[in-house]
Amino acid sequence: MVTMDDYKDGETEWCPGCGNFNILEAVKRSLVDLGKKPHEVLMVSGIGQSGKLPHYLKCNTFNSLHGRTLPPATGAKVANPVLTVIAVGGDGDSYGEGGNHFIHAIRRNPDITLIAHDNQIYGLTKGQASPTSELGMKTKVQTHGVLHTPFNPLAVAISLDCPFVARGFAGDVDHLSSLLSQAISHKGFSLVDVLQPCVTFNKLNTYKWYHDRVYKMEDDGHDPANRMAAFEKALEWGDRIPTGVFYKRDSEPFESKLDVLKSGPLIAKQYDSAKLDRVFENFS
Ligand SMILES: Cc1ncc(C[n+]2csc(CCOP(=O)(O)OP(=O)(O)O)c2C)c(N)n1
Ligand code: SF4
Repeated sequence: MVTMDDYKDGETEWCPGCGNFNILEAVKRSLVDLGKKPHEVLMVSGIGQSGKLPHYLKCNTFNSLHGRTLPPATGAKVANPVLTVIAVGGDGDSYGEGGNHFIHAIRRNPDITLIAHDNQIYGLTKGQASPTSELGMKTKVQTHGVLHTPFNPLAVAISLDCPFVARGFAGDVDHLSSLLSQAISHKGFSLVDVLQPCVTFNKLNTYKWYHDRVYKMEDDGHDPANRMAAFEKALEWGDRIPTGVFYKRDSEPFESKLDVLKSGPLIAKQYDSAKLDRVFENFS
């Protein structure tokens, strides 16, 4: 039986009270609930406070470049489709530096889960505005307030027909871990955007600010099979902020469409080193 201790690792470097702690707890809980053994899981991250999450979990990890989380995660899933592949990144990592990969990974639809720690700020580099920062939010750099329209990851994902689109809140670990379990189990690309207070640099979107606003869509009878209703929910942001599963549909993941994998995973294949040498010679 898998237990929380199987995933236990050392000390973290996050600030006390950071929302990332609860995301880490929720990830562990969902992996334990799903009965995933650490060697069956690969966590891929980029750069950022969020990108450190895999460092604090005892499982396979791959630390990529800033914004480059999804390409290696996709590659790993293709090479070994039995792996449970989870990508984590911040809102900067996932929607800013990695914005192009976000769009095209959804279109490609590998069976991976992206957990986006959405603290609406660049945490690691000490508090610049991110793609999801609110209009007018003042930061140390945007001293007169943010001038750009915030990126809406859920609306973009739904418009691209992403097979699983959800939003969780780091202040509600039970709900978040249930969303993560559903996302990890769902076939195809799954997005879980997580509202994550950054207690050090984001003085606007605090725990209290969220507690006053978030509600669970399942309590309001939202039907995640209804794409247009999901889109409307994705546009709701203000006095009320919806959490839960916005949209889900069945899909055929990218890797199951690849003929080359019909005879088994890439990692199980023998390769001809002489052929490989010839490829390298062509480029030398
Ligand atoms: C290509 C590139 N651009 C910029 C940086 C500098 N950089 C490192 S982390 C970071 C912001 C991280 O913010 P986010 O992804 O939102 O994660 P958080 O730290 O808030 O969890 C930036 C701009 C970098 N390492 N690489
Ligand atoms: S700076 Fe913000 S995101 Fe980074 S560890 Fe501290 S509270 Fe968390």
